[in-house]
Amino acid sequence: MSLANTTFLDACRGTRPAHTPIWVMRQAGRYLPEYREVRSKVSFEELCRRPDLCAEVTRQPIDRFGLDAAILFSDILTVFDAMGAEVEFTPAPVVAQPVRTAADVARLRFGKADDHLGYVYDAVSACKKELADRVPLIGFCGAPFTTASYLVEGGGSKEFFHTKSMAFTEPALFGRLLESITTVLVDYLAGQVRAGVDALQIFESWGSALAPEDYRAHVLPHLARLVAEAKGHGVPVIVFVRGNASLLEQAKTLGADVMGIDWSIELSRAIEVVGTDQVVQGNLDPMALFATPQELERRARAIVEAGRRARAHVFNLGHGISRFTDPDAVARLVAAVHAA
Ligand code: 1CP
Repeated sequence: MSLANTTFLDACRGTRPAHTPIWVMRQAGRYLPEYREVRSKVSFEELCRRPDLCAEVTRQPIDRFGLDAAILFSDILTVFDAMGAEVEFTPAPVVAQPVRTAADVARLRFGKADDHLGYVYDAVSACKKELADRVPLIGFCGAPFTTASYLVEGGGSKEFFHTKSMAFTEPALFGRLLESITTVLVDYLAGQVRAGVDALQIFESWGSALAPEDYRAHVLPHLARLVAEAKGHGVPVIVFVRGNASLLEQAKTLGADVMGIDWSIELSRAIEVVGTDQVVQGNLDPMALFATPQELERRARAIVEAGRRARAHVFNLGHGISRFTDPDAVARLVAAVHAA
C-alpha cells in the first residue's frame, strides 16, 4: 500500500504528522448537494447496496474538501441483515419487529456476517478503487449497546425505556443479546478489514443513555471483546463513545488506538482523563459550523492547540455533522485545521 496522504494513519499510530489530520463524522451525506443528487435517484437502502454509488458518495467529500480520510458509505444498522432484522430508513431508522422478549431474541438468526453483508465488502473494494490510494478508508460498526438499542427500541430513542428495562429486569437475556450481537460485529469488522479498510471506528453513539455503573456492568465487557478482536487485525481502532467524562474513564481501559471525544467535554479535560499517552480524535461541536467564520476558526484553532497535549490528535467533530450545514463552512474548517 502506498497512500499519498498518511497523516491520518500516522496520527492514529501515535506519531505527529506535519499538519493535524481532519475528517468529519457523517462527512458523506445530506448536507452535500452532490450527495442529494445521487440520493434523489435511489432510496437510502438501495444506495447502501450499490457499491458503485457507495464509492461515489464516499469520494465526494474528499474531492470537495481535501479531507485526510474517507469513511465507507454505509450505516451502523446494515448489520441487521446478518441478524434477520428488517429496518427501513424514513430517513430515521424503523425496525419492523422490535426485539424485547426472549422469544424475540430467539427469532433473530445471528448469522455469519460474510453470508449476508457481502454487498458491504463489495462497497469497501469499490471505495478503495475509487479513492486510488489518495487517502485511507475507515470502516465502521455500531458498538454492541448502540446496535442493541436500535433493535430493542425499534428505532432511535430519547429515554431508552425498553432497552434499560430489559437490562434491569432481564439482565441475563440482555447479556445474551449483547453477546450475540458482538459475535456478529466481530465477524463484520474482520470482513471489512479483509475487503481493504485501513482503519476501523466503533460508534457508541448512545452510551450516555446508561449510568456509569450500568455501563460497566452490562456493556463494557462486550465492547472490550469487540475492541480486542478488532485490534487483532493490525489496523488502527477508534472508539467513539458519546457520553460523559465518567464513560471516558471506562472507555480508556479498552486499549483502543484512538479515543473519539464528543463535544460535551473540553478536549484538554478529556486528555487529562484518558492520559497524554493516548491518541485522541475530536471534538468540535457540529453546531460551531453555523457560527461566523472568525468564531469557527477560533474554535478550530483552540482544539488543535489543546490536541497538542495528547500523544497525537485527529481533528473531527464531536458528533455527526448536521444536514443543514453549509458545505463552505466545512471547507473553511479544513483550511483552518490544516493551517493551525
Ligand atoms: O436519507 C438519507 O440519505 C439517509 C441519511 C443517513 C445517512 C447519510 C443515514 C440514516 N445514515 C447515513 C450514513 C451513515 N451513518 C454513515 C456513512 C456516511 C458518513 O459517515 O460519511 C455513518 C458512519 C453512519 C453512522 C450512524 N448511523 C450512526 C453513528 C453516528 C452518529 O451519528 O452517532 C447512527 C446512530 C446511525 C443511525 C442512523 N442512520 C440514519 C439516521 C438518520 C440515523 C440516526 C437516527 C437517530 O438519530 O436515532
